[in-house]
Amino acid sequence: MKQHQERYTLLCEHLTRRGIDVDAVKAKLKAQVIELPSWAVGNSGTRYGTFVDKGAAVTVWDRIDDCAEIQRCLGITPRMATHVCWDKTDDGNYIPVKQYAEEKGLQLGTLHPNTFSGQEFRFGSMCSPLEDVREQTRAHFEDCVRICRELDCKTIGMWVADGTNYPGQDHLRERKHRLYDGLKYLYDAMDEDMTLLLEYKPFEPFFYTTDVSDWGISHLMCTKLGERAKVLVDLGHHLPGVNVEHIIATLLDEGRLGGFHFNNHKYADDDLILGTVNPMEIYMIFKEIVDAETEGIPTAITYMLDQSHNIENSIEGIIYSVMNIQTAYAKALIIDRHALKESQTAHDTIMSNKLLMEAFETDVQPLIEQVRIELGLSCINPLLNYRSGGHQAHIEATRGAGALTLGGGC
Ligand code: PSV
Ligand code: MN
Repeated sequence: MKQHQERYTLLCEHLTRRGIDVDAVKAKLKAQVIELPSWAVGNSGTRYGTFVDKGAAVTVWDRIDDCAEIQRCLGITPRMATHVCWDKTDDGNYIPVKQYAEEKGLQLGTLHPNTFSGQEFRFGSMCSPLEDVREQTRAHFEDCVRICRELDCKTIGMWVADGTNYPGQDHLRERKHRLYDGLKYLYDAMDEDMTLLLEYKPFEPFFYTTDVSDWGISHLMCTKLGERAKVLVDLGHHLPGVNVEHIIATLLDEGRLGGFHFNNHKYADDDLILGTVNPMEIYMIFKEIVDAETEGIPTAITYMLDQSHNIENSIEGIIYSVMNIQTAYAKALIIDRHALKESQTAHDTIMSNKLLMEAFETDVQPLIEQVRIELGLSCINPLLNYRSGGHQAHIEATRGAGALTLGGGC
């Protein structure tokens, strides 16, 4: 603890010298909320197989327990995002799920419909050429809105997995009209205080065309739908080389950035731990968000993780990801924006970049540790907190091994 105090005092002195209001930065870090993906605490994997972790969550109740444990270690993850297909209850009643989450100190976050797991979706869901499939999709949307009401959830995260595999397979403009009709049905079914987040992805499960393949199509649909529709950016849903922070800046400026699915990728939708492969990207994304907030641009962003922990322990992978988010956000908050503005105005390219890198290279851990102390956490290191807390031993002793979570139909 003494070591922490010394490091924290030194960092405060350094930041204050650079004109940074440390209390304001701490307040931002304390107010940050990251939604936990229920589906990531269980065993997931790749299409080639799943390595089974002893004690991994199987039921929605297990997932709530695991997310509550993650929140105990981190203090900024009080909400669990759900996926209707994977979090379903035996009787379709979700009020007990909400009650159990509340008992554990959690709220339910963004609800994700599932229009990709069933056999009926071979040719897509709302974009399918088959009217009966589109009808089933609409019925699913109505059910999702009902579940949202039962869970007291105000956000729907829609990933449209539809697309085609071959040139000539379907009429592309007709698919665009079906897409809009399907989304409009969902949007209109939602309550006035609910927000629709529309996620895009360039390919997979279809490989020739994807109906919502990029932020442009998502943005177009959201604009046509109305104010309560916003773009959801999953970091893994970009082709290599795409500049995601530029997309973020554009969406922020248009008032259409609704939320994130955080993860890290090298090639495609790799779903790796955030901040491992490319820490600079997440830093630059937060830089854009902090810039917008500082400049008075209204933001209402839902932050979620969407990852698949294949070889690492899922709970530890999630905790580590959130720690990396905090690091990136803290660094973005301590950029000397005044000096940066001056060097940009002077067209001093080198100094402008250097100023960005100075914040990126600053060790912000003492600041984040201080935030954890002030949040009342029992340990300043969330990973050590988890490893010494006994939850892993408990779930290994009490849950059966081998049951898989994802895949299959609803
Ligand atoms: C699709 O790859 C996706 O990113 C969507 O958000 C799904 O809901 C999620 O992954 C499933 O993990
Ligand atoms: Mn996603």
